Amino acid sequence: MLRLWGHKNSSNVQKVLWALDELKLDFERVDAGGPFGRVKDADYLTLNPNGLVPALEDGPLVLWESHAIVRYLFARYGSPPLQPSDLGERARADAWTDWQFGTLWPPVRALLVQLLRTPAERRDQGAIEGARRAALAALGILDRELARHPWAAGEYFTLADIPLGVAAQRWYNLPLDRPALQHVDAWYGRIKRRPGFERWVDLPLT
Ligand SMILES: N[C@@H](CCC(=O)N[C@@H](CS)C(=O)NCC(=O)O)C(=O)O
Repeated sequence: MLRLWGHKNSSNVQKVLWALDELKLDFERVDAGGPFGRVKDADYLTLNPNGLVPALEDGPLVLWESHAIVRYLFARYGSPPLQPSDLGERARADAWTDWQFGTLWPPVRALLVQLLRTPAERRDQGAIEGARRAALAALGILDRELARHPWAAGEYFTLADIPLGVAAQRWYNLPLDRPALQHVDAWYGRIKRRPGFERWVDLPLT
């Protein structure tokens, strides 16, 4: 039985929950991190030495880093078209998965911290505007890609759409001035219809 460690409000745990749902895998989940603590306990640190969630146990195999976990699950349990058999297509999905962490997520996370977790009187308007513009610039790149095909890596939903969808859910639910992005908006409409997204990701922001 797969065992996932991590609380349901964590963006990185949500990626794994959504992946498990797409792959129709049975699993048990143990609350950890955030209000549940325990991530700095010695026994948890043997699962994830960073003291962060998520961590995944698959029998004797223990994994951490959400994107590595999602990649493992798709490689181990996925089949085409969810997990493309063509290595070039898989690499394209990997590229967008890495791009989420390196390019899209930092400004979206900065917006979350400012707009949701910082009292109004202490918010840095310059930082908010800078992050909004950086997120928009990144989403512009994604928009041009999505003009060519319906999902991030091509014609089919793949693991790449999971981290991107988690970041997009934050973007679309933050109180922000959001100019229309024709192709990203249409893709997000498709994302919203994935049952795994609805079940695990499309929750009130915390
Ligand atoms: N790069 C790591 C980041 C993990 C991470 O930052 N997790 C956050 C939650 S999203 C965490 O554990 N924070 C401490 C806590 O929740 O107690 C991953 O993708 O797994």
